[in-house]
Amino acid sequence: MAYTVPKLKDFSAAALDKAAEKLLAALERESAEITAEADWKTFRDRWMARKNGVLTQLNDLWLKAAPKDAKRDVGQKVNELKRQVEDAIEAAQKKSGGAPLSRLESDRVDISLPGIPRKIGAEHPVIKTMNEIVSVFRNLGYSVQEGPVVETDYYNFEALNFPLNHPARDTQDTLFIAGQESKPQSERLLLRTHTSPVQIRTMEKIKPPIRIVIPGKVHRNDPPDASHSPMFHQVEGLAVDTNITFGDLKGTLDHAMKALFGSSVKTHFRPSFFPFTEPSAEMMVSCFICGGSGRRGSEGCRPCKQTGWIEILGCGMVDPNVFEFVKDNGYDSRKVSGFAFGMGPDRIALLKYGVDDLQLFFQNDIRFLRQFA
Ligand code: 2NL
Repeated sequence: MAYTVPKLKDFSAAALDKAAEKLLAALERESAEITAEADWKTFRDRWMARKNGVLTQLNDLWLKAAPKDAKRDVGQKVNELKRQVEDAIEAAQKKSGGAPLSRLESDRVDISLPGIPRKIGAEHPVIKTMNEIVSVFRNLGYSVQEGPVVETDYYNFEALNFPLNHPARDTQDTLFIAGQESKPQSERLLLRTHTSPVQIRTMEKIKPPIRIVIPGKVHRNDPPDASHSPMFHQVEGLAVDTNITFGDLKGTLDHAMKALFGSSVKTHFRPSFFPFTEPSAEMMVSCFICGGSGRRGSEGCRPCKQTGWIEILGCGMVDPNVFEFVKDNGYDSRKVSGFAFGMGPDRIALLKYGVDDLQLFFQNDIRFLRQFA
């Protein structure tokens, strides 16, 4: 007796399974009877024909007739049966030796339907700030360099004149890659704590004169809070040539701050210390929130803590001990000199956009990020 798709009254999972079982038994019975190619064609048409084929009837009598709350389950079942029928027809076709079954018909898509619009993303506020900083220096003729985030002790510390016992090398501050104990100290791997290793790598590759900026991710062993994150960003710069002076450093950075924060900002340098520069300085810019007054109306200005100045970067003249590591590529400290600087785009973005919690930048909450698009 030839199988016909029954109308369903009961759309429960159990009733559905039972009806599906009957259909599959019929499918198996009919496909077993196929010997010649002509049999297969009849079989195919009976199950697959658009008009009154078994699959079409399944759609009409089961899926379309299903009550709303059963539609999902019935739909899944019908799709599963559809696949099984297609597989059985393909297998039967192989057995009967006919032409390959085209799936084009069943896989047909209507290309006249409207597409699914994809939302276009936007630059993350930190990356946007980083790109703005980089572009100021590109306009001055600096080129952009990048390098690995997993570094060796040599490039991250040794070649930057950090003594062996420097506290930054402590696991309290630096994130080390595990299982490096058998290697000599200078080859041990760590997550770079600044982008300076790229400056050393670049000086190994390119002879002076050079002007480079290095944007990138860095890591430190800091617990996250409103102003710290184990992952953050840095933009560093380096200029090496004959006769580079501290005056060049001041002029370049003063210009860069005016380009970034507006032509009315002032800069101020005060002495500091870094292992890789001598002399070293911290640069302050006059507060671009309160205009340097330290006050906002009747209240004190919070970003500059009422001082009228914001500490924005560290800088200095490259220490001759650093050049010593790359002297074979033309960095002879008796012939060339250079200045270098480093700043944190995360902190600059906080100030620029008036955000009070660094963690907001790294939680990827689309409602927060959307505001910067
Ligand atoms: C800061 C300070 C700084 C440098 C980075 C540098 C690199 C080489 C040689 C000399 Cl290869 N100096 N980089 C110099 C001074 C300061 O960063 O506070 N960054 C957020």
